[in-house]
Amino acid sequence: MKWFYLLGLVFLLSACQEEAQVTTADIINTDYDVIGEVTLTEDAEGVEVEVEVVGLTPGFHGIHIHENPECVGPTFETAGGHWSIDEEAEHGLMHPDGPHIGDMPNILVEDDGSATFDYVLEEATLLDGRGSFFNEDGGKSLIIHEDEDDGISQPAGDAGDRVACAELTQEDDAEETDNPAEGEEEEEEE
Ligand SMILES: [Cu+2]
Repeated sequence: MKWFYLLGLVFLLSACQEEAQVTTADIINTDYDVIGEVTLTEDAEGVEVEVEVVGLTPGFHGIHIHENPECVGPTFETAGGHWSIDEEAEHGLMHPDGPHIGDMPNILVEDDGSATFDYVLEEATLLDGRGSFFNEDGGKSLIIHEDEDDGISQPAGDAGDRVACAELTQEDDAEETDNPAEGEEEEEEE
């Protein structure tokens, strides 16, 4: 009987893996140096955003999901404004009419310039539907700002210039996946 349960567990784990949706992307600075990585993972609560980055100035920095998957330096204006799926929504986790779907708390950079960050975007998904990262233009971007997001000022929390950017697209998903089931599907398509 134990074997039966073990087999069941193995089946369950592989089923979970098939459903796992993960996207990773390099984070670049305004000189196009790769300074970190962002990982997006679909889970039961939404999309988990995990960031590891180095080479930033110590202290708090605004960090948001912006609407276009284009990181053209040195200003990263190509990333567009904040990703929002509600026209009425204002920016800021502390704004009474906020937040935008891609608003997140500040990232805290240590004295050595490194930072890790972990936050779940509850309205977002890597799958289809409202709140999909890949609905328009095939993706979004992650932007880290020079200054702290005050959580209420419009349009971007008075967080200053854009100092780092990552293009969040579905192509990364295909490249990075180690999911055997998805690999088979891709081979069939070719
Ligand atoms: Cu921003």
